[in-house]
Amino acid sequence: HPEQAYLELLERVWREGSPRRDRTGVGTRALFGQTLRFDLSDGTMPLLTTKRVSWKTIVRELLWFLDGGTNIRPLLRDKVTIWTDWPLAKYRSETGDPISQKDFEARIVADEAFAERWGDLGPVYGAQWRHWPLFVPTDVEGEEQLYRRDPEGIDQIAKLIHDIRTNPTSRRLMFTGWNVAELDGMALPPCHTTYQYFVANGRLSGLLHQRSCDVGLGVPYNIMTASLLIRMLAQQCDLEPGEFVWFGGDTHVYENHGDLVREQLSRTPLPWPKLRFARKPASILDYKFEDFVIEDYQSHPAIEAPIAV
Ligand code: UFP
Repeated sequence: HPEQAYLELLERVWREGSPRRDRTGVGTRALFGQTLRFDLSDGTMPLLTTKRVSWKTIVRELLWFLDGGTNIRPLLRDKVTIWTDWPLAKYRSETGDPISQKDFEARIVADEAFAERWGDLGPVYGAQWRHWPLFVPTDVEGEEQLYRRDPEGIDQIAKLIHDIRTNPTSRRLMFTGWNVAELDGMALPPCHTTYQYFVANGRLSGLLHQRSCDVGLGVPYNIMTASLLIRMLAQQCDLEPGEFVWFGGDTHVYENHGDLVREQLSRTPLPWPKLRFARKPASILDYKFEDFVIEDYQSHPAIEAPIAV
């Protein structure tokens, strides 16, 4: 079963990873440079079955990235709370208000000005994918050249689709969230960092370089996001899906995820579900949640584990 590759990674990192202190203070065990490969050509998706993974959240988050979103408000309207931790921690520490997560989220949804002030994550994925900052010259006078920031910036996704369609053997079919100049302004520098694509025999394959990988909690989401994107890009470019290759840099399991590891490794994978699109949207920006039909997703129950912020 293809899920075995994930389970073996989880086990290997837990058993062999070198213990390290990490930014969050929790501590991890880590291996460097790990690979997973999944065949998407039969329509199946790497949606884990040894625990329930909330694919609806993953789809909504991906649509938010593609929409250029950087504020948690639209996510919270859809009841997606995976990005709340960072703005909430910032709000609490800057105001001293010990507000509960529930109340904070309710206020972001109800109060637009509050959401603008406290709900933004900085120039994270959506900003870089769709509006990478671009500075264009204004006046050229003598040696002085003045620049203004183009409000739209560079749309890496539109460029990628154009390039896949017009130059499928290009070796430059890439986009990245790793904007060095803007990392300091981001709530979290991109974890799923750089995406690359490859077309052969009418099939689109994709590779994700993920710099930092929480194998227990993050990776199940990240492999699904990247696979969804391959499927969407393939549909838009009239190609069939090929393979998804995942490459993990610092690949770690948190020290407090031992129960998760033991529980999940005791379970037997079930057949993977398939993804079908309800229609072909006019462009990559026109996908709606309802367009994603996940067929036959059976899984073992969810496993709760603490997230390190
Ligand atoms: N992390 C993931 N995937 C994600 C995401 C975060 O695995 O999509 F947003 C984990 C990796 C790491 C932490 O444990 O979150 C980010 O911390 P750092 O920036 O120090 O690598």
